[in-house]
Amino acid sequence: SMQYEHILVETRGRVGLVTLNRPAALNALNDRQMEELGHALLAFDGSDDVGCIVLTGSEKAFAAGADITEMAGLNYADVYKSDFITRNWEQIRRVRKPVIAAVAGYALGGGCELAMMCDFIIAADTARFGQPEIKLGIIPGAGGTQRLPRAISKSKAMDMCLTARMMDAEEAERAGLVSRIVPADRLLDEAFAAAEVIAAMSLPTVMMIKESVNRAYETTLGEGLLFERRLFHGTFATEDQKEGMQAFLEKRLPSFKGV
Ligand code: CO8
Repeated sequence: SMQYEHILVETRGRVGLVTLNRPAALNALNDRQMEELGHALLAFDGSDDVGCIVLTGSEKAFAAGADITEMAGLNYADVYKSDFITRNWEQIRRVRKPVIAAVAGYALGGGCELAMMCDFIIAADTARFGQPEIKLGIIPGAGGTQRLPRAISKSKAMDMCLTARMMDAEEAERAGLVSRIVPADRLLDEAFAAAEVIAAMSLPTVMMIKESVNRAYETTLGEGLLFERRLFHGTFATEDQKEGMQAFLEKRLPSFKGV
């Protein structure tokens, strides 16, 4: 186990919650914090008691980017040799259970990229997204030029990355970056409600859906459809498929066991 300095971790029912907790720096993400985040997410991923994960920040900032103080003094050899700082940032890609980003306030630079690494984003009406790296003389380094165009189109992604302007929650929803907008004071409740719905489903089925949707971004349509079909067939090997269909026929709620 690991002592966390910059994140808070708790579980409510079958939902795991990670809160980014460096409010004084608007959750500017440092290496240590990302190491903690990866550790906490993978611990939830490995726990039988957790079916879905929520990642959030503070009221004012989900995260205002990577920590500029930590980056300012680095040179090319430093960042190249350490592969700055993907080692810790990429832990989240290993998580096989769904991770919902609950975003209020600023999600900028690495903060926007971190939100996009999650499976979907629920935004408070106060959320503001942006890739302002260009103003610092750098480019996005954790997926901003790759996930953003896939999420909101080339034109909008170019606009965001080249002008460094911020997008409010309304524009982000219209563009497809976020799945829904909720009032700021309801953000965590709504994120938990969504997570609880997911956590009550069959866990292997939930994980297969995540894996299959993510496959769509890595492959051709034909290969993706084949991948989906094989997983679909696989669901018929689970007891949860029997239970889900039987419950429907008996007009009752299913009780999934994750097997
Ligand atoms: N890094 C370090 N400190 C920060 C950051 C940051 N990204 N953002 C805010 N802070 C600090 C401020 O320095 C300030 O500290 P202090 O009180 O000690 O002066 C404190 O947080 C509060 O911030 P402000 O006083 O600036 O608050 P405002 O409400 O006036 O402004 C803003 C809020 C607009 C969000 C402003 O803080 C801002 O512009 N922040 C920087 C945003 C930014 O440029 N983000 C991109 C960073 S670069 C990046 O993320 C690259 C990611 C690459 C990932 C690679 C992984 C492999």
